[in-house]
Amino acid sequence: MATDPSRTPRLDGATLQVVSGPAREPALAAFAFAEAGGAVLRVGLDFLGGDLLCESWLVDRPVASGQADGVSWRQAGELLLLSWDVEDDSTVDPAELADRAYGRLIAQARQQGCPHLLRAWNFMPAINQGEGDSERYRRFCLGRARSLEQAGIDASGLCAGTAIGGDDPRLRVFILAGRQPGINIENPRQISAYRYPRIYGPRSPSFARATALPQPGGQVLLMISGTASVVGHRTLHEGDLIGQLKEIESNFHSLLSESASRLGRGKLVRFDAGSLLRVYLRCAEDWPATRDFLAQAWPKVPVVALRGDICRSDLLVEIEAVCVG
Ligand code: 3EB
Repeated sequence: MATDPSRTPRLDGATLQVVSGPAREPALAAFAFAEAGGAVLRVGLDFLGGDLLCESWLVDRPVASGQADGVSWRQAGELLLLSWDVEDDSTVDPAELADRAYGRLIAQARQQGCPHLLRAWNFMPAINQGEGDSERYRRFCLGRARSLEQAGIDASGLCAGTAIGGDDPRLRVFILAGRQPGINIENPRQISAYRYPRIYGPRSPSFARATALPQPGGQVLLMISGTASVVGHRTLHEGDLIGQLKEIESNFHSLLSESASRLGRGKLVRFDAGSLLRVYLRCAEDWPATRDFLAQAWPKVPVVALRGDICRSDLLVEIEAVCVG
């Protein structure tokens, strides 16, 4: 849905700032990747390296928090961060788990006056287990799509997303939601994931390539989905780490220039020292080569690398990003 940011004033809009560094208050969320400590969120993936040890989503006002029916929430003004964390020994159908998780999360978001999805992260075990349409990721996509459909959320109501597999036996879903909708941006080099053809599963992945959040001061926070070596709808450079990284770089350039022009924010065309990168690598031993590539491509940008399975078994690496412009 094309929305002019200048025409979507956020009445009680908390400023949201995503920074590298130890959890500070007031924070809507603090994802700790390496060390323990404090009230932090965990993604359940092993830390491989990088200088982004903790990613804090800071707000400029007090944060209320609570729990309801398995959902933990933190709210500041018109922004809400929801977490769902449940045991998943990978014997239960992920379609059922996803349906249940999203049903509860959406209900909670609505109940707290923040019905619009702005960013979603999904972490689950054994994501590539199962053949064809029985693959756990495809089952997850089915349940997620059904739940969203049930809630009346169509393509325009999706948000930037990440879905990654790990070794930790839990399904963890984190959702940032708001009272006002974000602005979704698609990548001209890629078919929208929610329009992927049937060959990738019974229901397409429910996410937007990026979601922009206009800030009260006029800046825009751009949250970029997990991005992989996918052009059109196809995986490119199977088995070739550097090939996949170069394709991700091209996908970022394309998405950033699209975002800059759609939002009228020229500064968004490239990552800078205020950006953050999260890298998910299927093989821990690919980290040194990945680190060297990133140091060349984006020398100033803080990065964390985590050991995670990408949702297509032919992908070795996926990178998500946050930037401001
Ligand atoms: C892709 O481009 C890679 O299912 O929520 C990236 C980000 C991917 C989010 C999701 C999947 C998801 O299709 C996979």
